[in-house]
Amino acid sequence: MSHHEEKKEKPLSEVKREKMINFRDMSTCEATIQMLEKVASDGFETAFTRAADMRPCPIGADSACCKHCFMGPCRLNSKDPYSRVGVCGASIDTIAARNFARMVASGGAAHTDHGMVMLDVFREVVNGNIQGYRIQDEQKLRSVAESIGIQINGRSVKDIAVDLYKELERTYTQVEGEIPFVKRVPAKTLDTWRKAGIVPRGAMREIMEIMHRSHMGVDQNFDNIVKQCSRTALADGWGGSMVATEISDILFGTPKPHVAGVNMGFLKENQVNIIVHGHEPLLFEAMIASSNDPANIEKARAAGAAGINLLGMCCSGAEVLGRHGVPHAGNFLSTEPVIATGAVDAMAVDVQCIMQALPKMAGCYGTRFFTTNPRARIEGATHIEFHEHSPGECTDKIVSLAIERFKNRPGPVTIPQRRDMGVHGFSHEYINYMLGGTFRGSYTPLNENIINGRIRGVAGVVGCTNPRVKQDYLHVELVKELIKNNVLVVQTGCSQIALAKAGLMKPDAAVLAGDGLQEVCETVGIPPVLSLGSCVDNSRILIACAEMVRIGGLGDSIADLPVAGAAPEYMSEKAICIGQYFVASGVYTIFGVTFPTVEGTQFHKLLFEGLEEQGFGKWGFSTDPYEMAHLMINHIDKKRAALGIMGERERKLFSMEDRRTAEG
Ligand code: NFS
Ligand code: SF4
Repeated sequence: MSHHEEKKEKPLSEVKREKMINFRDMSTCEATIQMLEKVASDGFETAFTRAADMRPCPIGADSACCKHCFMGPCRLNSKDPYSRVGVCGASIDTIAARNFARMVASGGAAHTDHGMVMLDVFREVVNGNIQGYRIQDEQKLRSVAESIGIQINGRSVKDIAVDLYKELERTYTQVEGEIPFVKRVPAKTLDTWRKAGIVPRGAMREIMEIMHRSHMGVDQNFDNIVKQCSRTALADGWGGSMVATEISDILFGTPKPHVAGVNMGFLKENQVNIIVHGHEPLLFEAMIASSNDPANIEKARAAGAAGINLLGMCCSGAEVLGRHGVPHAGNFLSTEPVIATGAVDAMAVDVQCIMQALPKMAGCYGTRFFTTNPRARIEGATHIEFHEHSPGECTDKIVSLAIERFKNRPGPVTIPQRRDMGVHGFSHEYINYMLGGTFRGSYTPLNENIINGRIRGVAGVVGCTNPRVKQDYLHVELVKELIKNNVLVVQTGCSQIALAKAGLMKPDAAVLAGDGLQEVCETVGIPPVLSLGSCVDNSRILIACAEMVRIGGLGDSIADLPVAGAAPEYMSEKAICIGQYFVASGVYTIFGVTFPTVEGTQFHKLLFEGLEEQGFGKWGFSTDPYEMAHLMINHIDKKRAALGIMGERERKLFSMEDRRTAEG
């Protein structure tokens, strides 16, 4: 451990500051604010203070620079973007499109590599080479297999499973032809993709090609680059991410709604607290087993603890919150602050969204910090490698080191007493069931309620938190405004944790919804905001969209649906890839914070207008949650009008809004 680094840490008092930071301006999460104040008074820094001390580079924010070769790096002028080109002659459109392509490649690679790991484990489980996991949801196995044309009648689980992994492997490795889950795409949407030549082959091939095309001197036509962005992103959404979700459900169970808790108050002073943070469910599932192992619990008791208390963070946490009801300590920006409680005996991470600052912060408060994945090692962390073939080995070791730390806790603990209960664990399957009932599981009631106007439309609000904007604030205000206007909200990732902390995942939050949505929520007994899981589980939203089209009455393609998406506080390249696959699938998708383009350039116009004209969705941008909500609502109304399902009252409101904004 890196206790010694404690002394090297530069105290805040030495950092030259114009004025002290008011953490209330940077977050609306009370537990996080309390811990940020503690960290500051202890003299340490966090992402919040580092963001305040370092302005984002304005040229980079506009994506107006290129470092793809060493004749550069080249900087264009974002105030006058066509006044200059790079040394090679690359225009602002080429430069921004290439940068964007690399973001899509990286984000898509993260999800597809995660999905491929899940498939590897599934194959080894099916072939009997891994004992630590097993197929827990045979019904899901059959329905996934059937959805891609695998015979299921009269066949054994093993035979179906063998065919399934062989078929799904094509999602990643196939050189030619369409990926398997394309079979789930509505015909008209797929037709649009085929005409544009963007139906994905294997993700490996698409990512390789996008890296090739964005190399110096290859693809220098922004329009053509954007096509490959869509193709690669679709290989994530309908490929890698969807495989990750479906295989996780098969191995660990499809989520069903249950009451579960979120926030730092779920840390327990008298127990050994272990946090798992990251993305792949394998480490977490093994940690659940280790922390429930009577032998380990006995060890904890012998050390004077009342038990072992396991919590999640970020997407790993969101996934097991939905699947098993394991409490969730907080979203991305709370990963540093939670350590300041002093109550975290161990934090174990795998891949993605793990700040390099964490081991240092852990050193400051005596928390044991463990990396476990060979892909993601961090200086200053203790590495205990996780092997799928013997999952318990790694997690048992971490548990015993956590117990040791509990015994020797270096100081008093401060746990913010905040606990927020809500309903988590909705899935496409459960939405089907809850709306239609056991015998006629169906989306028909959802479509009917959209057609009759009780529900105006559906919005996906997802994504990260980012210290450049006030943590949780945009997520919460945006979602409140949407449900007030009868838009049903579905959520994943760090965003849903923000809303869970704000109490919006309780069924009685329906009182905050407009009359129509409120009535539906009360009849069905659901909150107005549905928690679907991690970021790879955005694939559940794609499947829900496809199902809404299939049921009928709301158009022939995803682009016809009265739906919209948003990631108001995004920070990761994965979010860019997710945005692009939603746009390519037909969904209007709005991002906040900043958008890596120069407004008014041809590339910007293509993303924000042109793609919609070609039959796809389009991008939007706003930093104001109310404006963002109304851009989404106007879009939903535009789609309702096109479908001929605008009620009298709505029509009036719509034409007013229509006059007010160009968006219409
Ligand atoms: Ni999504 Fe998950 Fe959170 Fe953002 Fe990171 S944890 S994959 S990227 S920060 S929502
Ligand atoms: Fe400059 Fe062109 Fe090289 Fe980019 S590829 S760094 S624009 S010379």
